[in-house]
Amino acid sequence: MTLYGVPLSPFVRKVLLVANELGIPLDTIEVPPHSDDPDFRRISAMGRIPAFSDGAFELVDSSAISRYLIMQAGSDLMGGQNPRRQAQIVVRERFADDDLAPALTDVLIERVVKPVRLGQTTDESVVETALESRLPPVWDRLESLLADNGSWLVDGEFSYADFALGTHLASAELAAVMPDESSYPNIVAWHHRLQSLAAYSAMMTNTQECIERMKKNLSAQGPAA
Ligand SMILES: N[C@@H](CCC(=O)N[C@@H](CS)C(=O)NCC(=O)O)C(=O)O
Repeated sequence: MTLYGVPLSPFVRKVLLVANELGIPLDTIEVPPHSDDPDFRRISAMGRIPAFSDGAFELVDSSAISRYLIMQAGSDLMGGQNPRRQAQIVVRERFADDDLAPALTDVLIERVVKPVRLGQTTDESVVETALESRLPPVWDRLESLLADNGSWLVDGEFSYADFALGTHLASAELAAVMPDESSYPNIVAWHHRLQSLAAYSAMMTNTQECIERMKKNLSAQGPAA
């Protein structure tokens, strides 16, 4: 099975988390969004990452790819046969991708993508605005979800929902904008639980290695024009 994309993307990291958890080895082809790699563009017509293939079966979208891997493995990470649990996992993933991801986009671009991939300087005023206005409402929502559910996001039991949101928390970790413990104790405790998972730490190692390769490529190219 092959995964196309770079782990700077939270959506690529989501698939890595699932594959790591299930022990599924993936060949990874590191392409940025809109790469003109022909195999990637055949799968991802709009140029979005991640893209994925399992032989002749090709897919885009992190949710679809994750579902495919989980069902193929016969895992109940997606809620198994429990309709309520499955539905709650869908709702958590919608919150992750529709609310949490957009609130973190600016900080991820400013603090990670610009310096690491584009060789550009971070605009801290953009980060400041996100910290003041965009992030508090989503941190508030996540904090209350965890307060209501316990250790993990659906009824206190670990599921795919923890990866679907955890991949975006990893963006906050990479951009050094983690919520503070005095205001958000449940988020910080959940983050520590995620960090103790082998699947999460392998994903972060993979991401840091990719960041180091990108930095080396940039310095080999010399200063940005
Ligand atoms: N719903 C998609 C979103 C994927 C996505 O937006 N990926 C970004 C990178 S983080 C991308 O490729 N952006 C380029 C674009 O939207 O044109 C998924 O879950 O895979």
